[in-house]
Amino acid sequence: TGKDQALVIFVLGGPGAGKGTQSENLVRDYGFRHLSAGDLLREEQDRKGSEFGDMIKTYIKEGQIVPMEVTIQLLENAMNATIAESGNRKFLIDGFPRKMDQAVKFEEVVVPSRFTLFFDCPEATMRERLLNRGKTSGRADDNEESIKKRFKTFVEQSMPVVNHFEGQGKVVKVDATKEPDEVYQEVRRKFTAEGI
Ligand code: UP5
Ligand code: MG
Repeated sequence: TGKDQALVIFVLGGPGAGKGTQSENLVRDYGFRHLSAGDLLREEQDRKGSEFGDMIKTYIKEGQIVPMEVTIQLLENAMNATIAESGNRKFLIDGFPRKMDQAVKFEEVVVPSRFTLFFDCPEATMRERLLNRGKTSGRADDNEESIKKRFKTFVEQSMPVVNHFEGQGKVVKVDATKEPDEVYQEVRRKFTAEGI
């Protein structure tokens, strides 16, 4: 299907670091297709007749990582549909891989990533952003208790993925603490430096 010729950039960073916000900017200016693993899981959770709905709901509330078979399948389906419908093969994969097994499996069965765009942000800043968003987001995990669990999972399971790619020289790190526009300017400079 041409998936093996896709340009894949992973977008990682802690909960609330700004992955979704900055991905939207990149879609607008570079023509990427944005695939948020979290959004795909929330859609699957709400899909009538899904056999995974209850399971996904529990994992998200608890800040745990859904078994990779489910997430990789959702991502592959979305990539295939995009390529079939539009021919677009440029993907920003946001919030994935967040565990080592997922990183290895995805690069093996789908395509190796070009690099990982990593949004570096202290917990206190992310916490404040998430609690603020929680006032209106309706997200089941934007509350004190779930946020704590998401941070723990991020440190224990997702940072090793970032460190793994860092060891391969495949991480582009951006300071995510500034205003969204300033963060995006840094993203643009670094994409230019990467030849994107
Ligand atoms: N905001 C953004 N940038 C800002 C800035 N520079 N200054 C000030 N405010 C800024 O932003 C969060 C909030 O901050 C927004 O209100 C925004 O306006 C503001 P957003 O861009 O949404 O940040 P993002 O990093 O996308 O945060 P998100 O909450 O989506 O991150 P998570 O990684 O926690 O969520 P995700 O949806 O990826 O995953 C949710 C759950 O799904 C996981 O916990 C897990 O249970 C499950 N999951 C899996 O199991 N497997 C996967 O592969 C993926 C997810
Ligand atoms: Mg997001």
